[in-house]
Amino acid sequence: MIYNEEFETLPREALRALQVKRLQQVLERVYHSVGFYKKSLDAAKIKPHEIKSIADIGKLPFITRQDLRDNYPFGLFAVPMSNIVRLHASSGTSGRSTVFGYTKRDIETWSELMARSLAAAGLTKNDIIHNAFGYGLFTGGLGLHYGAEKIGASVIPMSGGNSKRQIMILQDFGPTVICCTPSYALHLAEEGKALGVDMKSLKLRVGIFGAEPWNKAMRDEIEKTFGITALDLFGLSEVIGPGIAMECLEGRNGLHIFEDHFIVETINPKTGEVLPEGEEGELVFTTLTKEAFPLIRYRSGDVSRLITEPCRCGRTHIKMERVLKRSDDMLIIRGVNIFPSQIEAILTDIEGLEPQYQLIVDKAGALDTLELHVEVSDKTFSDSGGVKELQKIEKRILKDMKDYLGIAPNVKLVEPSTLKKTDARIIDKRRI
Ligand code: DLL
Repeated sequence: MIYNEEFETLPREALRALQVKRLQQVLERVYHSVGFYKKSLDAAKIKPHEIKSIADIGKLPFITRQDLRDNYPFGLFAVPMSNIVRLHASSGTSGRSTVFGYTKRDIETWSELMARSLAAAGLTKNDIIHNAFGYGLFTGGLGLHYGAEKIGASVIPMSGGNSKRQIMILQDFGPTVICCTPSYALHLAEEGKALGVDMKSLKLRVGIFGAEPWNKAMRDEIEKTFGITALDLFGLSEVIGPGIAMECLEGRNGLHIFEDHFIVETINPKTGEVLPEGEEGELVFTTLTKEAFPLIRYRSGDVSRLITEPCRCGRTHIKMERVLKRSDDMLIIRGVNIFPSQIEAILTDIEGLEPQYQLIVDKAGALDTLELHVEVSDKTFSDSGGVKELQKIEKRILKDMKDYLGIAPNVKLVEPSTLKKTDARIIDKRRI
């Protein structure tokens, strides 16, 4: 089902023309309202009016996560705060998060994109949607929520956690759709099994999953365990949140990118060179219609391939393959984005530690587990008040990780010189 027939099936030539027009408008706007863009375009010796075609976009400089960090918190907003109606945030590359603002119209745009995504999964106002994406600063919960309301479905704003209660509501309220991270779906299935609940006996028929990488094997397992059709939803908070791209029921081989609102490019992450459509590379997004937080050539760090073959659903928008890789060292642990540099920032603030650490990511059942090995300094080790002092340091690490990053690793202090400089700092044993 196509939510916005006019725009989602626009012939490609007309779509390109619309993109160019919108690109020129957004460039003019950011050049005059956001100091960062004026500076970066001036430095690249480009004026907005010189961008006359989609190919010209390659002349524009990229914007990176580091730029977002340098302009923390509101330096990249293109409208005054009085026009902002919502703020979301996600983890930045070190201690501070990155903040995103939305105007009223941005919320409407985002709701429409989510409505399109839900319609692509075949949802209508007759569906009851169990939304187990987290509500709060994370864009998953509210993003899905507004889209669900827009199509007129009944939404259960469940948020994450509290699995036993989730299962009770799945049984009692009879939702027809579940939305969450794929690993949380599998975790719910494990909990259900322990409680003697057959997930296939629920009324669920469709699942919409995203916010972390998942592969075909996970999809097969979810579909088999729940007896549902599982579809992939993609997005990142910087660009808008969920609703940048969505798999359609008819195609199921790649996710349509809503190209009337975004331009997507793939680049070689090492050289920045734009790759021909169809080659694997880092996805770069430009927002065409966002008011509060427009992004021009944002390097997402996500690696994928664009699929240009027409889809039998009738949408003319290009597709991307599911995202399985990153071009940087970002990890997604239980749906939370983590950069090793954030962990480093936390550890360097704690006295008595060496900067050496190792992060071991694995799975216990469906859920991610995290072990953090940190070296104590010679001094701490030799003259600390014994085990008590070491326990205190361990507790502090755990508390800071929880407070700043929202994750609770299993912390282990190790003796000085145990971890070699050459040891990998991250060991990801999850197989995705
Ligand atoms: O994860 C937004 C979202 C919410 C998407 C709900 C889908 C559903 P962030 O927290 O900013 O936003 O994390 C964005 O998560 O750059 C990808 O690396 C990863 N990611 C998101 N969706 C998928 C997906 C939300 N379907 C980062 N497959 C992105 C693989 C995904 N990775």
